Amino acid sequence: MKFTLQVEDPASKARAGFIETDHGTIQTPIFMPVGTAGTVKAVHQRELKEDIKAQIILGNTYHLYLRPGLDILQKAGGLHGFNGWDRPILTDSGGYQVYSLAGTGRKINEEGVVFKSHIDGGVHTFTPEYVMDIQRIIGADIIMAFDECTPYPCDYEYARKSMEMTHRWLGRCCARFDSTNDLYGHSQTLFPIVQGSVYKDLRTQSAETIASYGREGNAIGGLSVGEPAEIMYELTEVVCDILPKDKPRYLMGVGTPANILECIALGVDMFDCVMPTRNARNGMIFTTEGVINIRNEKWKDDLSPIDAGLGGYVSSFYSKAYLRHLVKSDEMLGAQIASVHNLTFYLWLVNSARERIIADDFLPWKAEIEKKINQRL
Ligand code: PRF
Repeated sequence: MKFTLQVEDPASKARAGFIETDHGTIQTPIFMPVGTAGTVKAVHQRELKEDIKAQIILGNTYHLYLRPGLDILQKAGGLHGFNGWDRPILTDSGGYQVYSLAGTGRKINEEGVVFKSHIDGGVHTFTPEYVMDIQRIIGADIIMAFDECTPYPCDYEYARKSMEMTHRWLGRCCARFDSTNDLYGHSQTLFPIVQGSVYKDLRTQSAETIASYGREGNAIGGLSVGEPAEIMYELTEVVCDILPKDKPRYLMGVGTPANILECIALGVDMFDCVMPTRNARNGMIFTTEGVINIRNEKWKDDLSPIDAGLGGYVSSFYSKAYLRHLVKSDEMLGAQIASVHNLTFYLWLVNSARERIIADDFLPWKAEIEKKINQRL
């Protein structure tokens, strides 16, 4: 993997660059659609490529390990071979899924995590080493270190101890990753994850530790877990100011369109979030004019395109009234159209930000676009 920083915005900390992988180039800032179980829910790979213009998608170690399982993935030549997506893939390590399993009897200790499958209740153990081995088999281009994502709120002592364990786990992840090889002929790279909850001194310490490993890219975890957005921005800035400039920075699980624009301005290069697809399935539609609840009576007879300003296929072909009818009737096509549309919007947002950074008018554009996209229509 190789990251090239092309432009740094002189008026903010925003950057434009590109990441080269064996499965192609990713232009940053980028949004990565979430494909937890090897599928971006309700979206074909062809739509992902041709309509949404996704450049990289996410997969999840926890889900793929449980189902379909490692034997099938290995036999298929990894996730690329299994789902037919031939562009870059990033897999999350399971650190966040383990956090989400709180209350189901999962146990975290120095060795790793013992948890129960959400599918059949079977007991499994993830260690940093095993999570590296699994991600070798899944074969993603970018794989994530095994971490503990602390909840919000989190007391200082827990956050400190957890962060220190995440750092020790990183040492074990790197040792295992560096002593094993890729399985399918394309190279893989490992990104470490900054933790430290909402505490500036811990975040500083974690960012310095993570940077000292000198990996090819770095991630920021443990944010967007319920804390106010202002706190998330403050800590993102603290961390971005420490992480090296010449490596991509990935803010995990963020966020709303407004969050993304704000964090691009703070120097983040990569984002992922379930919001565009999950909210699409509930009828929340992001448009260049504002946010729509398509279930609302207001759209009943609105035969105008979902979002003519966006330029994507579904967004100009289908009307608001038709999409409302589909979603209200629980038709599968409603979820499909809404998901493709929302992802097209997210990719349009980051691509536009990139263009504006390069054109040297990012902040004025951001101020202008924020007024529109944050409105409820
Ligand atoms: N760790 C991992 N994945 C994540 C997070 C984290 O902290 C988050 C937090 N927003 C999202 N996804 N491994």
